[in-house]
Parts: sequence; structure tokens; C-alpha cells
Amino acid sequence: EALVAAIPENVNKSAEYALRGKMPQPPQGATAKPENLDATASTITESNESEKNGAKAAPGENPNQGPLQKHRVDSLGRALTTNQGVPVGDNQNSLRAGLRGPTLLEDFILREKITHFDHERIPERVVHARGSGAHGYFECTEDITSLTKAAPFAKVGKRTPVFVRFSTVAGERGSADTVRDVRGFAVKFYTEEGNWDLVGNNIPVFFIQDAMKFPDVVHAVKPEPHHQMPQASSAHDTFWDFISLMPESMHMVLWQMSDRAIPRSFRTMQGFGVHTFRLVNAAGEATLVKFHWTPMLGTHSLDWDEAVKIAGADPDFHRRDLWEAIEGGAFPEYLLQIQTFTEAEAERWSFDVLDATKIVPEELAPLRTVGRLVLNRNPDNFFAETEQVAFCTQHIVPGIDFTNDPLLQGRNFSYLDTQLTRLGGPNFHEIPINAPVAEVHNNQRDGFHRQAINRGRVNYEPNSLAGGCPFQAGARGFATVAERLLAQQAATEPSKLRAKPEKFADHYTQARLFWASQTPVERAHIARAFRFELTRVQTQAIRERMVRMLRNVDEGLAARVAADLGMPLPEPLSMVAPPIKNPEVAASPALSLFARPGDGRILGRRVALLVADGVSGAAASALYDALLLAGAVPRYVGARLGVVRTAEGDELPVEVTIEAAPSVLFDAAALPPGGGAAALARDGLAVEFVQLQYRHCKPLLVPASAAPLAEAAGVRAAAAASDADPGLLVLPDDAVAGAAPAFIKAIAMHRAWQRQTEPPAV
Ligand code: HDE
Repeated sequence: EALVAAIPENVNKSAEYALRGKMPQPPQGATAKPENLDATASTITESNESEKNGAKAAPGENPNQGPLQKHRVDSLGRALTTNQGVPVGDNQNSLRAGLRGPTLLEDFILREKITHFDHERIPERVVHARGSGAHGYFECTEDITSLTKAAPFAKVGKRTPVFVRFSTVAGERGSADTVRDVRGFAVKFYTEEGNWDLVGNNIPVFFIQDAMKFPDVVHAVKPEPHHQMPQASSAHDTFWDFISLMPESMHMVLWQMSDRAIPRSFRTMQGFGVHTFRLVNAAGEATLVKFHWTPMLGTHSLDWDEAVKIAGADPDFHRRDLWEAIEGGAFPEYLLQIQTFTEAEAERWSFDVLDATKIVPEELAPLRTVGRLVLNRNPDNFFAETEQVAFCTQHIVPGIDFTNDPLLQGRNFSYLDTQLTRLGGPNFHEIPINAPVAEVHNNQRDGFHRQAINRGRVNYEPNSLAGGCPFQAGARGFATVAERLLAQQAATEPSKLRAKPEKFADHYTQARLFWASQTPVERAHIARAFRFELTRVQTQAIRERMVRMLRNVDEGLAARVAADLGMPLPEPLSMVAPPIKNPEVAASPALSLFARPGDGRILGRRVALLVADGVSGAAASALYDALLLAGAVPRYVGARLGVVRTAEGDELPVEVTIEAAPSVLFDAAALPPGGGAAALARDGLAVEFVQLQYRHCKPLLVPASAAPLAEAAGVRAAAAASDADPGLLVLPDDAVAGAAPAFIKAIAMHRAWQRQTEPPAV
């Protein structure tokens, strides 16, 4: 405590910025040292019909998949062999000297099998280890050839094959999907001019402004080094210690404490390129651009209490949701939207577009839809594809270029570098999932696991022995946008330095913008998240420093969190630069999670129809069929597998049990019409099922005869207390079959947050 308290704030922070035209002083070696410190402590439709990929592919299909056929293995009807193809006669016994004797070294079959097994794992990604992937295509829907010559935008209607990987950041490969975390949204476009990787997140800003701090922020959030706890969680001292000393993280932290960090599904979250990039047209003219992926089903999240319980009930919740949606034909779909602006416009704004802790509000540069992304095929093999896919920010194609965002510049080094260890050498581009559909010709040779058999004696350029081939592409090839950097600099500014520009020093204006743009429900959830995370923090001085930081965002939020933590309101932290007086935008409705409710479809939504003996089979099955038709996933949920007897004397199958598929795995529930509720009201698990549906503000259909179950769960009493609850459909039994449209509408709304109280009523 004393140690932490002795560093009240990051006093060196202002030394990082060029403030008021003055160059910063060289930073000191260490933050102020407390006295008592203990030192010991495509469409590849048009081209590419080549030797490499054989035949022409259908629009949006990866033509490399054709030749992959020879690598796919299907062992049906085949005998077991060694890796050398030798048939194995006995796969049960190792070779030994006598029945009870030692195993012989001669047993090459055993040795090969065990050796291979011993090396089956590769290092997991140092961040974003937990992920799920899918194949699909990108389709250009608007002509933006005046802005970019990038291959995916060559023509309206053109389809380019893609592979997408969604991920969490902090957790290990086997960690739960629904933890509070940023989600990765990485897209690999296989264009005929090479691969373009847009490696984004579901939050449009980042914690830090310079790649130099990335290892620090990741070390701080990962399990603490002495005891390797906690897993996949930011709710611990080291994370908040770091954050509270890094005011530039405040904007991102508000997003992270919002429900954006607990999405309902990968299908219901946005994606962002985060950095400002450049689009480059055929004339070589550049436009600055931000990339957005917008889900057709809208942006929807979980409730925190629900997310925590799902992590136990189904740690693969998001992976399963993605897999099942694609298997069921409910293909996840997103719009690609861009914001474009000129250097001159960017120059006038109060924030720097090279600062990844800032967004460009939609009020300043509106979104323009230019394409759509459709995910329509699950991988054949998780390891071969999802695990071995290597996204690299430096994978860009003609028509796209970087900016000088210092975070992006650092990333451009990191991604290739990390693959060398993770995938075992410089030839990872030859792994099928990473191989471009464009042909690869160069003099890069050899190395571990080389697949290509390069022919001929020439492996250098220039050459005459091979007629100068492969030759430089010249004007057809990638060209970096020419820039006159030094001309933009003040005369006093050194050409080589370690410092950040003045606008980077504004740490709170956009955090305030985000807070101001949130609805009361979202604000309540953000405050609750701070309470949870900081309650888990053990060091009082860190909690205090965070509350001091929050005072620079919003006094109300700070006061609320302080009260929740049982502490008096401390002094605000000092600011490196005064807040912007009149920011261009004070509140942006587009920043609310509720700004994108979706297109009304309920594809893949899981709906429980609770059943027990005596249920009206006619009403239940009418509801079931209507939900199925709407693309949802209805399930008859009962106490035990088998069947229940309906009121009509027929049978209904129980598809899953409450025990195996508890409440949190469903988006909505209907209590049994006709009969059966009394029996369920005596089953504690069924009562809890209904309680949690209610607590998590999910649509609930309550037929009159199911009142005993609703009452046992406390739903009726709570419903009476709140007058308007659009998620609660209480109706006569004979109205259930006809209530499907209203129920579906309530499910499309996602949650009736109006119902929520602090603490929960049920
Ligand atoms: Fe990453 N990041 N990152 N990152 N990142 C990695 O690359 C890194 C950043 C993102 O599904 C690593 O292949 C640095 C921002 C995604 O395979 C590594 C910095 C954004 C994925 C790496 C950042 C991201 C990664 C680990 C700061 C949003 C998963 C394994 C300069 C725009 C991709 C790997 C997948 C993965 C470095 C910051 C997104 C170590 C140095 C900002 C979606 O190279």
C-alpha cells in the first residue's frame, strides 16, 4: 500500500508530449522514487487461373481451396499407416522383449507416434490466443474506384474470398468466451493482388498511443506473474495500477467497462480498423480513412451477471454461436462502412487522427457503406485454419496505405515477428490458410518447412541467366504514398526524437464524449463494471487513483463509483493538458450500443419453451414452428430427456434439460401454456431458470396457467411493480399460439432493460 500510495500519479506523463510548441525534456529514467523503496523487491474471378490454383473459382470462393483437395484427408475405408505410409498391423501393443519384458527401442511405430504427439502444440498467440474463425466473402456494393484502386473494390458486385478470426485478448487458448474483454475482428482478404489483412477490434480506440507501451499494457492485464492469476480478467491490481498511471487509456477503458466488452455474439458486435489508414486511387491520390464493420443483426450485448454464469455453463458460447449459425445457414453478415477525410480537414480538428485513443465522430465524417461481409463456411480443421492463420497489419495491397500512427507503425513490425516463433519460421505464408491466391515469385528461399520447389539456378535479381525474372513490377506494383514529412514540422522540431505531438496530450475530451453519448442503462452498466473491477483490486491507493481519474471524465460517475467503493471522493488527478474548450462534438448518439438495433431478424436466437406433463401441445408447437420459421433456435426444455405428455394426450420431445442448458444459454423463454407449470414450480432449477430470464431482462412469455411458476420465481410481483415492461408478455392460454409475432418482436429488441433494478429485484 505504502509503495503504491507513494506514487500518487504519473508525474512524468507531461514529459512525453511536445506542449505549447516546446519540445519535451528527455524523460527521466524512473518515476519518482519513494524514499523507502526496497531495492530488492476475389473475386479472384478475373485472373489467377494458374498452375498454382488450377481452375477458376466461383465468385467469392478461394481458388486455393481447389488444389487443397489433395491435402484433405478422409480415412473412411482406409487402413492405418505410419507417417511414411507403412501399414500398421497392431496399434495396441508396443514391441517388447517377452510378454513381461522391457519395450524395445527398435519400435519405430511407437516412437513415431509418441514423438508426433509430443510436438502437437504450438505456442499460443501472446495476445488474442482464444479465437474462432470462419470463411466467407466480401462483396463490393458501391463504386469507390475514385478513392481506391484496391482489388476488392474494383467493381460493384465483385466478391473477394476472406477468412475472419474473432478473439478475446487476455485469456489463454482455452479460456471462456464471455469474459469482459476487447474482441479481435481480423479479416484476411485474399485478393488477386496479394493478401490484405484488416486486423481490427470491436472497440474503435486503443489503450495506448505508442507501440512502446504495448508489452506493458499486456503484461499488466495478463495473469500476475508471481501466481498466474486471474485468468482472462482485467479485474486485478496490476491492470488498474497501470491504467491509473496512463491517462490516455481512459477513453478505451470506458468502452471496455461498457457492455461492448461482453457481446452477445460475434454476430452482434461492430468491428473497427482503429487506426487511420489511407485509400489510394489509380492516380496515386490518397484519402484518409477509418474502417467500420457493422453487423446486420445490430449491436447487442450480455448482462454482466449473465456473462459470468455463461462462462461456467458454456465456455464456448461465442464459438458455438458462430459455428451453429453458419451450420444452420444463418450466415453472419456485416456492412463495411468507411469514414473518409482529407489531411486538411484532419489538421483542423482538435484531436490528432494519428492518435489511436481517439475516434473521428460520425458528425465530422459520416459513415458510407461500401460493401458487405458474409461468413458462410466453417473451417474444416480448427488447428490447420483458425490456429495457423497469421494476420499481419503490414499485409496491405495496392490501393491501401498506412499512416504514421505510432501504434500502427509498431504493429507493422510485431505481427510478422510473432509468427516466426508461433508458426516456426519464415515460411508461414505457405501454410494453406495463409497462402495468397495471387502467385508468389521472389528470391526468398529455404528455411524451415519450405514447401515451394523453386526451379532453376537463379535466386537473385538483377540477373540475366533467367532473363531478369522475376522482374520488378514497377508502376503496377505497390507504391507507398510519397509524403513530405519535415515540411510540416516546426522549425524548432528536431527531425529525430522520442515524443508525442501536442494534441495527443488531451486525454479526457473523448472519454467525456463517450460518456455523454451513453443512455442511462449503459451508464449504469459502466458504473457497475468499475465497481466490480475496482472491488476486486486489493490496493486501496489504486482504487483511489482510478476514482481521481474518473473525476476528469464525469463527476457523477466518479461520485457513484467512490460511493460504491465506500470511499470519500478524492481530489481529481492533474491533467497533462487542459481539456479542449469547445470540442467539435459534445455527444454522438452513434456511440450508444442501442444506436444499431439491427434489421429485426432474430437469426440464431435461442429460445426455451419450458415443458412438463400437461402442456398444451398445440400451443407449444405452434410457437415452436413460428420461431423456427423466423430463423431462431427454439428448444423444448424439460426436467429430464425423453417426452412429456401433452394436454391433448400426445407426446412432445424434451430436447434439452434445464440442467444441461440453463437459463443463461437462452435469449428468451416461454412458460408452458395449458398445464405443467405447477410441477415446474416445485423444481428449484426450473424456478431459477425463470428467475434468471427475468433478472437478465429477457423476453418472457407467461401464459395465464403458468402463473404458479412465474410467481414461484417472483416474476409476477416484480412485474406489478414496473408498469411498462415490453419484454413481459402475460396472456391467456388460448392467445399463446397467436402471440408468436409479438414474442418475435420482443426477441428482436433483445432485452427489456427497463426492467433492471439495482440490486436486481429477483
Ligand atoms: Fe495486436 N497483436 N498488437 N492489436 N492484434 C497480435 O499477433 C500488437 C493492436 C489484434 O486473430 C499478435 O498474430 C502490438 C490494436 C488482433 O490472429 C501480436 C500492438 C489492435 C489480433 C500483436 C497491438 C490489435 C492481434 C499476437 C500495439 C486493433 C489477433 C498474435 C502496437 C486494431 C489476430 C499475432 C488473430 C494479435 C501485436 C495493438 C488487434 C503480438 C505490438 C490497436 C485482432 O503481434
